Amino acid sequence: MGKTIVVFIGPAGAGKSSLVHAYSKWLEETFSYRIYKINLDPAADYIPYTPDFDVRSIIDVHRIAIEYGLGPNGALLKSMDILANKIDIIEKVINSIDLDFVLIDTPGQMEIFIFRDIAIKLMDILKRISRQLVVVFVIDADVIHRYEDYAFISIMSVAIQARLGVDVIPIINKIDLVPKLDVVGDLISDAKIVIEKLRTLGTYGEMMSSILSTIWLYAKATRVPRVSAKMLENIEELHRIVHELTCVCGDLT
Ligand SMILES: Nc1nc2c(ncn2[C@@H]2O[C@H](COP(=O)(O)OP(=O)(O)O)[C@@H](O)[C@H]2O)c(=O)[nH]1
Ligand SMILES: [Mg+2]
Repeated sequence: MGKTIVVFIGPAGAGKSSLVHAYSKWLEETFSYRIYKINLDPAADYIPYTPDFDVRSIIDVHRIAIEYGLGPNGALLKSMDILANKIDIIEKVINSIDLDFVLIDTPGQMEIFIFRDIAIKLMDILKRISRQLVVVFVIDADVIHRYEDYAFISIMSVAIQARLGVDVIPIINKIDLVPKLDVVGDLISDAKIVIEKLRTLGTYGEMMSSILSTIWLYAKATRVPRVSAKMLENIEELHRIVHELTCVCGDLT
């Protein structure tokens, strides 16, 4: 087996770093896999795992703020652009890893990653290094309450896929805080319900339901795992989809 690369993307606080920690722990304990963990968040104050490569060793966001006279957001954007120009360092590191999994944690604010060159440059490198590559789009369970919210994450997830050219698995984290989530978890069986519900919501609802019908027609993995990084709940469901998307071996429904 070559190395499987999993990149965690998502809004600030959704639980990317916690999931890198939870997934790596679960993979080590369940399969004795050897994991390499990469932190690409230059502004991280606390990381729940011990990174094997830490971007903070090559980028000092506080020094950049002073050097360029920038505020916190400007310094983060500058950091990402500097990192994009130092991407060969990351390439060398990942190329030299001879382990089962590489988990990559991205900056807290997803926009400073996904809207910059760094995301495209990194994905190009990762695609060259391994065909076993997948992106996990992490969403906080507390923002998913309605059918429209479900439509929103499906559309966002496809938009990320379109920009990066890599399969994206949307997952709902912090399920321990929202025990009764009034949306579906298996879109193959429940797609019809969501689409019909959306259709009753007027013009925008109709538009969303047609977009979703098309998205789900082409989607490779339609399950949306609900996990808790904190309680290590349902991590196996996340892994099942990562495995199916990266091993070219099975049923994706
Ligand atoms: N209750 C609960 N809290 C979580 C979970 N995952 C992450 N958190 C908390 O959410 C906050 C943000 O998590 P973090 O992993 O740093 O988010 P990131 O910005 O996406 O990397 C931290 O206080 C975590 O302890 C979870 O599954 N359940
Ligand atoms: Mg983080």
